[in-house]
Amino acid sequence: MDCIFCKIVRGEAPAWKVYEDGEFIVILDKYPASYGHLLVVSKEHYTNVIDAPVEKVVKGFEIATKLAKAWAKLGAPGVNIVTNAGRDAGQMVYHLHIHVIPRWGGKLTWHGR
Ligand code: DGP
Repeated sequence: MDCIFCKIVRGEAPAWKVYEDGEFIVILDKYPASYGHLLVVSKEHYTNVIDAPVEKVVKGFEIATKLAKAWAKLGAPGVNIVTNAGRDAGQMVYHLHIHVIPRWGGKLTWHGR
């Protein structure tokens, strides 16, 4: 499959991986909206949260929440947990992923948005 996140999951494209389990990897976003912007990426290919089974989405958000707590412990005064589904919602990579965006003050400069 030509999907960039599938390639990263298979180790065929580079990424900074910070966590891995049987179902998900966590990588640094290539175009970060803030310092430490992370992506929780499903190992299995689903288009987005609309396409994926609820249990898969819940597991992804569980990981995202743990990452948000970790950022808070490290001093981030705010964190966004976001997932985009569909073009009108700003989805650019059609492979299930959840953004964890630590906020350090100021506005977001989110690539392409
Ligand atoms: P979304 O709009 O929710 O589909 O966000 C896709 C995110 O993926 C966007 O913040 C940029 C990031 N991204 C795109 N291509 C790559 C890549 O090749 N590697 C990594 N690490 N991130 C990517």
